[in-house]
Amino acid sequence: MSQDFEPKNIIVTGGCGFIGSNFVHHVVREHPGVHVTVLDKLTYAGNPENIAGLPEDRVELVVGDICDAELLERIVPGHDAIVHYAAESHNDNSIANPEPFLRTNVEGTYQLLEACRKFDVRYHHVSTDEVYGDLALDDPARFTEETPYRPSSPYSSTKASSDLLVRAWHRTFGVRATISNCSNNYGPYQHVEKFIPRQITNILDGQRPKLYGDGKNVRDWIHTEDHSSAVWTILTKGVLGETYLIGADGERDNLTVLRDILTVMGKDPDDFDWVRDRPGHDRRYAIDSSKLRRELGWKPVHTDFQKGLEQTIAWYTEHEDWWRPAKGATEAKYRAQGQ
Ligand code: NAD
Ligand code: TDX
Repeated sequence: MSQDFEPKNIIVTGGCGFIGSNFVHHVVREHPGVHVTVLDKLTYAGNPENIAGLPEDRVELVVGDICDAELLERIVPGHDAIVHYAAESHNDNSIANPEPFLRTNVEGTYQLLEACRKFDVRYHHVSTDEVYGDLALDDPARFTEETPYRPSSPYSSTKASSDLLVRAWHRTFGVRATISNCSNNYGPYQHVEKFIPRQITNILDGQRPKLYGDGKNVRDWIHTEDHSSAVWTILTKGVLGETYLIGADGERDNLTVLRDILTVMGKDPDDFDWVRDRPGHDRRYAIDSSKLRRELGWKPVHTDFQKGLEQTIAWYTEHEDWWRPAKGATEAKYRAQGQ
């Protein structure tokens, strides 16, 4: 049965990261009666600047670890819901060192579920389409909620593990939970380690963009603002125990996206380097989001990818002070990996 849930006081884990901070901005702008407690460890990927300037009576930052059960005992009571974004989120990092992915993505989810069970708090779990593995380039199929789990990387296998914990805690303990699996996000505040910001900031920095493998890998791009509206819809209208796939029909191969970036930025579309491929590199992701659209009435608004890409390029061009501090170390790590 569909829930009409009206949260007033929510915890957003990972609210200083890319997608979590965009969700916090979305909630502050679109849902004036809601107070947000951001719980964030401020790892290399978390930046308090991402939520700076939001009204103090609407947003509070608690710096801490989702694995810290005592901290959760202190802060979870009094909240109506936890929206769980915090994660180690980068595939290449998970290949270099899987350990933090096990801890944050699996143990962290376990601790949050235990806190929700203890204090009877609604839980929404933000996950990824990567739990379904990949599709062949010539396969007409897309992922649905029924696609079997087949993760490829240490990152996606820990996200898949955390999804399974959520399903079990809902069924066995009655935790009021929903899960969403979204495709690749783009937009402002994305860390420079990720594909689109890395290429934009390389060009701004006078370096050549770097393309893995043969560049034919396909990702299904969605603007992060559409991801936020989808998560809010599922939190407030979703059926407990259900999984919803979030996507905006944005399939594009990496070579095409890179050439678009180069062209918008006034460069020759072939002015980039081919670099070593990612081990186990998933070929294609594609989301069928018709369940979410049909059952909960959600639809994406930012469907003009070219326009969204141009706005994203403009954002990075205007916010060098935001990305510059992370750029040197990120590229040094890639250079050491031959990427
Ligand atoms: P991100 O790496 O930009 O941000 C992660 C945030 O979590 C950071 O602020 C970091 O400080 C925080 N964090 C990490 N470990 C923590 C811990 N132990 N305790 C508390 N905070 C911690 O990630 P993102 O790209 O914004 O992804 C957010 C979520 O969305 C993740 O769960 C990811 O799996 C999921 N997702 C991402 C995408 C994408 O395209 N980026 C797509 C689908 C789903
Ligand atoms: O420099 C690069 N060159 C390149 O060709 C980088 C950083 C990436 N790539 C390729 C690899 C992928 O095919 O671009 C594609 C996108 O790479 P990422 O930005 O690393 O994203 P991906 O691995 O697809 O995963 C992302 O989407 C799903 C997020 O990082 C995950 O958190 C999310 O779950």
